[in-house]
Amino acid sequence: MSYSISELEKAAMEIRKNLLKLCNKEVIHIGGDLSITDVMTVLWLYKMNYDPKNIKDEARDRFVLSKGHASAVTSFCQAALGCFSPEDVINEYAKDQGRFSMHSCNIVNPFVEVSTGSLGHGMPIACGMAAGLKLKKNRTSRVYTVMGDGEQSEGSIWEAAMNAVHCKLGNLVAIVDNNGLEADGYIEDLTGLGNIADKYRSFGWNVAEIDGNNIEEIKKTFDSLPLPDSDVPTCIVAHTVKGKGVDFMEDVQRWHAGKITDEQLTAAIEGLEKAYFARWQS
Ligand SMILES: Cc1ncc(C[n+]2csc(CCOP(=O)(O)OP(=O)(O)O)c2C)c(N)n1
Repeated sequence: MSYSISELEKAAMEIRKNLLKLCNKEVIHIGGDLSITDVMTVLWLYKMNYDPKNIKDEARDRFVLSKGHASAVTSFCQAALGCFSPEDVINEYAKDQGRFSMHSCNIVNPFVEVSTGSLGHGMPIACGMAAGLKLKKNRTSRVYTVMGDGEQSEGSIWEAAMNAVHCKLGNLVAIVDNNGLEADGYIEDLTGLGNIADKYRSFGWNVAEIDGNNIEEIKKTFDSLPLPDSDVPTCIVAHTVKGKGVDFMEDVQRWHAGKITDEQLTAAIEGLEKAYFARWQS
């Protein structure tokens, strides 16, 4: 669909508001949901070829949430696309055998391509899916996967990164949510990664480094992806802020996961609306 930048920013704000409403009811991985909200909004609402009414269409783009704990932001993006309503997500979240929970599960939710949650698995699965599409001579679909930067500590990520180049998976787009924090602290204090972009480049990937909280830049990056029938996989290193958009959560380890009070909810929503309206309704 065609969206203006202000419409996409508004959609991202609404998704953040829904995340906060859910976070007022349940413990969710709010920090890493908020950091990747802008990328996910542009991906789901603007970029991906995905029709909620035809979810088995062979021509669809595939999405694999490798950082599976960001299930809430994925569900709210899918809700914005019309797969279900945001209220469904909020009311059904964490219900026994329900569609929505801390990790995405394709047994209960048909809009989830692959169940994830254990870090390091989504990226290799995405590689396998991209290789499968090539074998089936599907030249138009892409496979998108979103990983965390903490998740890069899993060795399986780098096995997949080598394999993607070897198998010439130009239909694979791997996005790293480079917010600098994982559950236990700053990445560089735990298992330092150095320069993620250089690492992927050295493996032979096409790499874009962007401000992952800038909707215009994200849109431009998606617009200039190599064609899916090309030979080199693309890694987008999205520099983001964990907890983005909520002042008391930004870059604070404590908000990797948690629940907020009614007062925090009100303040956070006010902050989001103030920032959006200051930008677009002056
Ligand atoms: C194999 C595995 N080990 C540990 C965990 C627990 N865990 C959940 S989220 C997380 C931190 C992930 O950090 P990062 O990938 O940077 O995610 P983000 O900060 O974007 O939320 C950890 C260790 C897990 N889900 N899977």
